[in-house]
Amino acid sequence: PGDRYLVGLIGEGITASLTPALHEGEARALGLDYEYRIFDLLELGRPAEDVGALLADAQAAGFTAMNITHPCKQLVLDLVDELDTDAAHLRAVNLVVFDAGVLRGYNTDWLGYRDGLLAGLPGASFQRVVQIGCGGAGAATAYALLSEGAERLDLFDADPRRADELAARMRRRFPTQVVTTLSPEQLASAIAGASGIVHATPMGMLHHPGVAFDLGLLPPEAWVSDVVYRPLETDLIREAARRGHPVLDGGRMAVGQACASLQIITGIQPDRDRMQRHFRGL
Ligand code: SKM
Repeated sequence: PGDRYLVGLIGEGITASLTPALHEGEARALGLDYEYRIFDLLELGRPAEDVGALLADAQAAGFTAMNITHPCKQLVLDLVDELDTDAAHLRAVNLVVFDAGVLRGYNTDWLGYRDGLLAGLPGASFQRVVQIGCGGAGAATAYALLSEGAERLDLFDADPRRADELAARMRRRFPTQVVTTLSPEQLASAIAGASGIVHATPMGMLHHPGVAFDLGLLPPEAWVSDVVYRPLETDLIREAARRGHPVLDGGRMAVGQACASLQIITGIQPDRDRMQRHFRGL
C-alpha cells in the first residue's frame, strides 16, 4: 500500500507484447500503483549485449523489476547478484528484481507453464510425455513437467544436439526420472505411446503455418499442449480439440509467466483466472 511499482520488459521485437497489459490490468484490479514499460532493443538501436547497461539505467531510474526476453535471457545470468536455483538450472532469467541494490534473477516461464498446466489440464497423466522442440520455451516446459513428477519425458528436436543437450541437463536435475531423446524414426511410436504431448516449436505462428506432428498417431485420451499463443487457436489446438483430446493452448503459459512475475515483484497473489479472462479479451 502506497508503493509505486515501475516495471519493464527488455528484448527484441516486443512492441506488440501483451505482457504490459496483463500486468497493468491485474495490478489495477488489485488496487496497485503500477506501470509497465517496453524497452525494445530494435527500437532503441541497442545490441543485446547492452542489457546490462539497460538494467543499470533502470535501477538508477527507480525501477522495481524487469522482465527479460529473447535474446537476453542467457546474458542476464551473469549480471545478477543472486540467481534463483531453478533459473540456474534452466540457464535462463526472465525476471530481474531490484532489491535494495541487489539484483535477483528468476525464471517465471517454467512456473507459468506449470501453473497453467495444472489449472488447464487438471488430473492429466504425466506418465509418458513426448515433447517436440527443445529451445527456450521447451526448456521451461520440460522443467515444469519433470518438477511435477513426469515419469518419462521423450524429447525431440529437428536439431538433435539441442535435444541431447536439454536431456543431459534435465537428467542432472531430475536423476530419478527417465529423460530420453528421440530420433526422427522413433518419433511416431513414441507419440503412439504418449499420455500427453507438448509442442514447443514456432510452428503454428503466423509465419510458420502447419502442425509439427501427425495427430492421428496419438492415443485418443492423450492431452495436447501448445506453447504458441499467437494465434491462441493454432491449427494444432483446433485439430486436437476436434479429435476430442484435452488441450492446453499457449495462452496459459503467457498468462502464467505474467502472473508468477507479478507475484514475485509485489509479494501479492494475483487472481490467475481474472488474468486469464483479461488475456482472452485482449
Ligand atoms: O518470459 C516471457 C517474458 O517475461 C515476457 C514475454 C513477452 O512479453 O513477450 C515473453 C517471454 O519471454
